[in-house]
Amino acid sequence: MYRALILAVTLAWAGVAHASDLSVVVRTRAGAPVENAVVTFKPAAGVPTGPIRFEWPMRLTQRNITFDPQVLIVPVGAEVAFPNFDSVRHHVYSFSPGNRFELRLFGRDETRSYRFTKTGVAAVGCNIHDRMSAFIVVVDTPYAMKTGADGRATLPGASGAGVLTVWRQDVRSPSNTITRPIAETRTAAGEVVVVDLRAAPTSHAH
Ligand SMILES: [Cu+2]
Repeated sequence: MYRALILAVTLAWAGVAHASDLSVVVRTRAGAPVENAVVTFKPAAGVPTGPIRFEWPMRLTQRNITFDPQVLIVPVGAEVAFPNFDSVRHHVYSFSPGNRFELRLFGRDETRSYRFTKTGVAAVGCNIHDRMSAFIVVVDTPYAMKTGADGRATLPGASGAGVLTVWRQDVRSPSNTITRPIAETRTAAGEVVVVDLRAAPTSHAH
């Protein structure tokens, strides 16, 4: 009896990455997983001091008249490269308050860069190609991750109580953001955040 209980607890534990990780699932009211949502966490005790580094490159590539990735998380102060691998020229810009920038026409195998000094979301477009669209999310916490195809994001080391934020460009709420307090105690299944999207999530057409 006691052994069975220990086994059950062990199995439950194995399903949760680590006690100090924060696992979040973002889904629609209908239960569909929401991909490419940006999940961030700010501990009540404050974010750790020191530079914020993410494991992905600070880069928004243009290839096949498409930005890659579609959503890029960067720490405030990061310099982001915009390499162009297309044979046509692009003219990349954002009109988002706090993160306005413009990279005038640049061609194949050229790159430009821009330093993002304000937190917030920069909606990025191309003056030449209307259908090119991407989002750069500038954050001031090391606990930030995009959700995968299963709607899940795991934030390593995000422990303690704090505030969870979920952003996606089509979330129906002020600033397309949902904010929720998180208690010290983590649930084994992780936090579930239900969002209303302006349109049903679709696979990204390229
Ligand atoms: Cu373009």
